[in-house]
Amino acid sequence: MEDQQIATLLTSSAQFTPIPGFKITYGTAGFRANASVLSSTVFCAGILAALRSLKTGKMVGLMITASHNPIDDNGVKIADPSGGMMAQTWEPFADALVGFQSPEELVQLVLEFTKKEKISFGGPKSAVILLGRDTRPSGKSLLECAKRGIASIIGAVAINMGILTTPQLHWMVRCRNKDINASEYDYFKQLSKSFMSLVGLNPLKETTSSKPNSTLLIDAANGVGGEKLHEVKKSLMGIELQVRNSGKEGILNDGVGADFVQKEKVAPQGFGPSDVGMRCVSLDGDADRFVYFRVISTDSNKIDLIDGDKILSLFALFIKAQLNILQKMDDKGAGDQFVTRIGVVQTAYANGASTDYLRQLGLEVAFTPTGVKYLHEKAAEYDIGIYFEANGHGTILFSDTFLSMIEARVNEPMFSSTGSEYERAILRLVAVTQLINQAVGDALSGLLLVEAILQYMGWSIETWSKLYRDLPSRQLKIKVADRTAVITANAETQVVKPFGLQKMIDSETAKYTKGRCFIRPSGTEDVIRVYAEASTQEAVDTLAQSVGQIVGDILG
Ligand code: NG1
Ligand code: ZN
Repeated sequence: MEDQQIATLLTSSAQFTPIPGFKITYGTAGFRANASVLSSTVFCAGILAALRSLKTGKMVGLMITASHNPIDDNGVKIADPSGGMMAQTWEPFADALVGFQSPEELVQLVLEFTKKEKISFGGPKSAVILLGRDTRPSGKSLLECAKRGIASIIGAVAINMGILTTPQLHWMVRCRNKDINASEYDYFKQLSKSFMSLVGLNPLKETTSSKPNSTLLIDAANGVGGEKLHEVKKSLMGIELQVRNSGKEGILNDGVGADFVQKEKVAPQGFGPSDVGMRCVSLDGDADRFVYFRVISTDSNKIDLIDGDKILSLFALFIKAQLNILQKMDDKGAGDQFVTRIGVVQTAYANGASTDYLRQLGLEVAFTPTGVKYLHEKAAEYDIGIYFEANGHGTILFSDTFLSMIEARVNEPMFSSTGSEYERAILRLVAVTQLINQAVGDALSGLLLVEAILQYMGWSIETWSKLYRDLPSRQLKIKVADRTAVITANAETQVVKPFGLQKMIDSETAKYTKGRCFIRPSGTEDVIRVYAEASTQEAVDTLAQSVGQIVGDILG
């Protein structure tokens, strides 16, 4: 068997010539680069996915996307059987594999690794990989490269799920491994059913004046979210989704989308002064993140940004409110105490004001490096773990213990689904566990949860925005010769190398009231990112500029 496997790998890899000098690593969210140089990388990702499926004995996913990157880029990432990101322990092998210089070297790498991981070929179980891609024009041909990589592991089967959002693919992998129906139709059905049930459980007290506007304007980044939202819309009531930038005319992520809106803090194309007073949301190109905003000026594109930190805060408030209702009843002796450890997880990009606010709510706040693979892992340590990056990527995770606890309550003989506020609080939590994507951040399910909660609270976007006041912040991207020259520590807040650079950043930052500043190499773009916070916008702009200048001078 091994001989046959070696021969297949030699033949298939001979068709993919590595580009001399081209180096790529798995990064924050998979491999990403200009699409024209990615064929052999995606071919290797196909092999990697097949091996991962063999190792775990379960189905895995392979998604072709470069999320918020420009349209000429593309990328590939692997979803593990749980629906989460590929185990980080496999990243060094992934990096080595994509760097193969000859078919013989590739075979050598695969043989050594499979031996170490005790993966055998031709066993009773074959590898199964679900494939998805976003709307990038390069996606189709790169998908073929992935298929060829998968086909070079004997017995491996690829199932093409077509054009999907990244979270849809992750969700499908998760459900299929639990033997739950996982077609796209099932995904849409679950979203609309849980949303309608959540909204149906809202207190019936609202007067028309406190009811938030039922129209939501959506910037779909000219990406895959646009067409999917048209499907979601069909089965929703009580909310009107108006989709703009759905990809028919504009360019993907070009002056549109969550990344643009969050970093530039201006309205995306297609939105402007005529939208003052409206609740707006922006998705990124593969619809795994979202930020809200409102246009605040009738003569400019200025916006009030409601970012991932504020989405996290809204979710945390809502969940806490439901748990408080349960707690009150438990205190009266209604049942066993609900023991629930809630934690929120952020990164250094979280606005300092949001962290203060969350701590004032009495919540435990943990920090991890950038990248949902880190946040997700940390959030999974709690009964209810809520994680969000400031850029709008996040979700809520519920532990199995918590899920069994609420299920047990619903199954109590006296439980009535139309009953007390206590019972409604339980049913709201059940609906949230079904609405929110447990595999990965998902803009479609996330925005529906925001909408349901705003209706529950009877809040306008303005009221939500006023939960706390963001500290002025600024982000810059600096092009340098070699971004890997920067090494960081302490959840990316301190530069360790080049030596001396951190001291310069510190002395610059110390000049500003409430100053905070850090730099790190991006894991998805060829830049160094600078993040700064201070008490005024003018101050923070100057701080970011001067640190950017230092970075440019040192790393040129
Ligand atoms: P990099 O390029 O490593 O900063 C960006 C985002 C991450 C994450 C990934 C994946 C910022 C500052 N960074 O990573 O949060 O979302 O892309 O798409 O927004
Ligand atoms: Zn994305």
